[in-house]
Amino acid sequence: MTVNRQILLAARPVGYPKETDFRLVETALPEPAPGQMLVRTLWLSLDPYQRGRMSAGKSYAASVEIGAPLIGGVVGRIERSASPAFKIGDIVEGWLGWQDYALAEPAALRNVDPALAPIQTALGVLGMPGMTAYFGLLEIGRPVPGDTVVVSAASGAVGALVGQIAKLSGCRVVGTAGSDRKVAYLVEELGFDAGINYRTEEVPAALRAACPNGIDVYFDNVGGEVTDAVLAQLATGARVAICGQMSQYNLEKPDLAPRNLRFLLVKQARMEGFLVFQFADRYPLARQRLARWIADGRIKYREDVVEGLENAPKAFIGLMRGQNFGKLLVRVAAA
Ligand code: NAP
Ligand code: FER
Repeated sequence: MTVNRQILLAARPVGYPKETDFRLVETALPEPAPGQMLVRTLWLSLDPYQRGRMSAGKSYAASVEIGAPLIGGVVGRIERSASPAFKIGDIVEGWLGWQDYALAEPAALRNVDPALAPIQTALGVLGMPGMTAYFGLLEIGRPVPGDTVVVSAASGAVGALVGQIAKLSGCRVVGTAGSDRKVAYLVEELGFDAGINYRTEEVPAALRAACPNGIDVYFDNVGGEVTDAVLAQLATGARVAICGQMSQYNLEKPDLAPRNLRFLLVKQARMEGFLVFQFADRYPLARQRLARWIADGRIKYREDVVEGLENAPKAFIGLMRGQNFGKLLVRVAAA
């Protein structure tokens, strides 16, 4: 192949992203300079944070320029190497973007061990979302046996793992999700104690029924009305981990809620936001532990695989609307 397909940011999305915000272009296959590697993309990760990078304005990282390739985590194979650090055929992970091939410096790549688990798990349960669930729950949520833990977007890449780690920690676990199929998966396959379809059920009443002693830990992936309802039912000394705010990412006008922070005061509760990267020095240990739990059958994970780089925009748009079921991945080329 001599062509590199790339997906560029064509326009900054207004509200929910649409297909015309993306553009597929064919460019020349880049040549590695001394010290660089050429990496063939095998798997591309689609993640909610990418929506933020499509908007103007700096947050924890700079936004993508109009006309530039979108950023994203990739598992790929070394095709050409001008560095002793990696050899041809090695499987690597890095932030290489929405494209067939990428040039990378050795420091931007991490070796993926194909013997540990299927290589694409380096983007999911053993990758950034897995680290988010592990550290966000254990370090920010700090569950203890007997606690009631609620997690939102519970069938997703992060949420499904949060719930299972909370079960392994001896907790009662309740998840919210956007369809009956997702809720059934939580309870029947992942061992959650209860699941709530926030689109069809009355969330405050459903939470009261599922959490009779109040909520000790809330792992928040969504914000909005689900979070309003949870905060009103916190137990004394509760911990609220702010991981994500899916309900807010595509709003044209910011939502001013929550206004019910009074409940934190009454319940002497703590709310704390986190970025997974703050735990980067401890990823290797967490990855080993999670890999062992997977091998032992104590943790399950679900992938939602879309075929072909050209389908990444449509799949990303679906992610913003809850159309994914599990960790959303694009298979760009066969391994
Ligand atoms: P995911 O849960 O696999 O996919 C996103 C899910 O969000 C959708 O499937 C959908 O599930 C839900 N959703 C979409 N729109 C919603 C809305 N309006 N209201 C409520 N829920 C909505 O994605 P993920 O990668 O695991 O990420 C989950 C959360 O973790 C996101 O908020 C993300 O930003 C956050 N995150 C944070 C960090 C960090 O460092 N803090 C790192 C990674 C991820 P339903 O069908 O169930 O609604
Ligand atoms: C995410 C959502 C938001 C995430 C990071 C952010 C790493 C950061 C947002 C910001 O800086 O505004 O899922 O994952």
